[in-house]
Amino acid sequence: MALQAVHFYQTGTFTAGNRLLGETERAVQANMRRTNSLNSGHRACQGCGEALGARYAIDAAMQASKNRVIAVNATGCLEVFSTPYPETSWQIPWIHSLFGNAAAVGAGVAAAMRVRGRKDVRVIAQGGDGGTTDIGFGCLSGMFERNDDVLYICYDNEAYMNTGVQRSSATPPAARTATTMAVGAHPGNVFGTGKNVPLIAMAHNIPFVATASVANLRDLEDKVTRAMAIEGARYIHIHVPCPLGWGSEPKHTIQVARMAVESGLFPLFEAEHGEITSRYVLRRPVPVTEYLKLQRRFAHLFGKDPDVATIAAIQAIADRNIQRFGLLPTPTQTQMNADEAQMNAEKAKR
Ligand SMILES: Cc1ncc(C[n+]2csc(CCOP(=O)(O)OP(=O)(O)O)c2C)c(N)n1
Ligand code: SF4
Repeated sequence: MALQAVHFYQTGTFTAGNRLLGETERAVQANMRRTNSLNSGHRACQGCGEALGARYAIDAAMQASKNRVIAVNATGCLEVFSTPYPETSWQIPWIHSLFGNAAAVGAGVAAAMRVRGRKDVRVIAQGGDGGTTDIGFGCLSGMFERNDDVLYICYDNEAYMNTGVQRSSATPPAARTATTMAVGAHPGNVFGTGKNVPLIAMAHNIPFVATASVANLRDLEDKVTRAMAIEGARYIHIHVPCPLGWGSEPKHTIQVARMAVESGLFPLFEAEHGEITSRYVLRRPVPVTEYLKLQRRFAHLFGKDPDVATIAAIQAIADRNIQRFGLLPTPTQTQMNADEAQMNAEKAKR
C-alpha cells in the first residue's frame, strides 16, 4: 500500500479522516474487520490518550500479523483500567507482568515461541513512561542489547498516572505533578538534563525506533505496521495526553497532542539501526504557549503575571528539537507546499 499523508480537509479544525482515501488505503480503525483488541467496557477516563493509542497500536499489530499477537503489559493505567480481575477488555492473549519487567517477560515469551517453532506469533511488550523510562529501564536496555524479537511500546503520559500523578523521568520541566508542586521559587518539575528514551534506544543500534502520537493516528498505525514486519528489538514511543494528570479537557486530547507535535516539543521521527530515516516536518511551528495553555499542570506559568522566563526556557527546548531533528521544511518542500496550495486555490475557484 502506498503511503499517503493525512489530509486536513477542514481548515481550522482538528478533524482528519479517511474519506479522501480509497477503500484499501483506509486506516485499520476505519476497517470493519478491525479486531477491537482493546474492547469497549474498560475503565479509562474520558478522553484517555493511552486507551486511544493502545487501541490503534494493537489493532494495527494484529492486522499486520494475521491476528497472531501476544502482549505483555507492565503495571500501570493501561493494565489497571483494562483488566480489573476477573474481567478484561483484551481480546488477545495478554499477560500482566510486574511494573518493571515487561521487556524481560516479553523476551521470555519470544524465546518460548522460538523454541516451539512459532515464527508466526509476534510479541509486544508495553507500559507507561514510569514502567519504561524509570523502573523497567534496565530490562528494556537488556532486551535491546540482546536484540530480542519483541516490539516494545511505551505510552508516554509523562508521569505515574495510575498511582496519582507522580513525576517520572519523562515529566517535562515546569509541569505540576503530585510530587512537583507549583510552589516556591521554581514551581513545578525541575529543568533537568532529561532522559530521551527513543534516542537511548537508537544508541543500542536496534533495527527500528519510532516516536508517534495520538495526534496522528494514521502515522501511528503505519509505524506499528512497519515495526511488525521487522525481526529483532523494536521500540515505539507514543505521546498520549492524560486529561486527569495534565488537567486538560477530555475533548481536547487530540488538540493537546497535536500542539505538542506542531510546536516541536514532541518530534515525530523514525530510525533504523541508529540512524534517523524520516521525520514529520512542521509546516509552521506553533508557539509552545498553544500547548501549555490547554493544561492546568502549567497554569502557574500564566495568569496575571506570566512567568515569561520559564515559558521562554520551554520554547528553547522546542526550538532545539526543531534544529536537532530537522523539523523545518527544506526550500524544496516549501516550494512544493506553495505549489500545492496554489493548485488547491485554483481548483476551489473552478
Ligand atoms: C515495584 C513496584 N513499585 C510500585 C508499584 C506501584 N505502581 C503501580 S502502577 C504505578 C505507576 C505507573 O506509572 P506509568 O508506568 O507511568 O504508567 P501510567 O499509569 O502513567 O500509564 C506504580 C508506581 C508497583 N506496582 N510495583
Ligand atoms: S489517569 Fe490518565 S492515563 Fe490513566 S486512565 Fe485516566 S486519562 Fe488515562
